[in-house]
Amino acid sequence: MAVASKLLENNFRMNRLPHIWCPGCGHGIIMRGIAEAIENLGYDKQKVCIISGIGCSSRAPGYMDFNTLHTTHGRALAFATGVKLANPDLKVIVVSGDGDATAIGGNHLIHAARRNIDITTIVFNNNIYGMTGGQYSPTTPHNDLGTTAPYGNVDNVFDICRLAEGAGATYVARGTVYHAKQLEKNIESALENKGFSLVEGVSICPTYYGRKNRKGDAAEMMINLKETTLDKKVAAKLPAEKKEGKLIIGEFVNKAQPEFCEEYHKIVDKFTKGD
Ligand SMILES: Cc1ncc(C[n+]2csc(CCOP(=O)(O)OP(=O)(O)O)c2C)c(N)n1
Ligand code: SF4
Repeated sequence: MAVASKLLENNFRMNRLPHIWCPGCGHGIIMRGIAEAIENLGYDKQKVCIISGIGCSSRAPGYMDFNTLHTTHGRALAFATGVKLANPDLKVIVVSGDGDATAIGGNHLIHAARRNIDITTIVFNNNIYGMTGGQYSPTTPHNDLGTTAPYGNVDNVFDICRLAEGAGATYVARGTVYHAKQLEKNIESALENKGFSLVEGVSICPTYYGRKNRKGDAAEMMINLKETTLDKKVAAKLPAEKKEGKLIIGEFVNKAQPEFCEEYHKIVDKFTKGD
């Protein structure tokens, strides 16, 4: 693990700090995990490109000292697809909120996964639209409150990992900001996968989701994450009743399959080089 100040100096735009996330927000922990993973893997920072849409989560590329793009809400994966196809040597990372990735950007997500394009998407899932004031999102639990669900959310939730897996992602994992070290390892594995990778980082938004749903302060929300999650390997050994209501964390998919840019460039080469 890198010493914090070195990690900051090597990976962050110091003139943009301190960040403006609310006290107790979980998003900084995921951002740190991304920086740690890049550092551990020893990537050349000139070859890393971090792309976001809009949202609290999407502030991360503003703070991170890499090639970065802050794009339009829900469209980060469309921009990232263009970047990756134009320069397949780049390590392309998308940071996205649950709303950004699965509501307005849901269509881009399923097709990026289906294509198995070599992009790593980190979804900061705080179960709410944080930046715009706590509207419910596709991951707000059924019956929970949001600004746009003042009497309880009647929608059912998306399981982001199952959605990505079903659409064809070749690496899928879920971690939480409480289990920060494990989340960092998942991000590392995702970055090393050649193909579409998604890591769901379950985050906390004490300001909106927590306050509206009486989840307590940031520390209580962190303890709640500890108590309501189960590691996949531990869960495998438990009877069904002990798993009820628990969120399973860990690695769900890690498989090799042809990658979109390579397949695409094979066709380009066939007609331009006559191979
Ligand atoms: C086309 C468009 N629609 C809506 C918005 C308003 N908007 C900005 S951020 C956001 C939601 C962000 O929520 P989420 O993606 O879950 O990220 P968080 O802020 O919770 O990290 C919305 C609706 C926008 N900027 N552009
Ligand atoms: S509104 Fe929520 S997600 Fe946004 S910075 Fe504040 S705590 Fe974090």
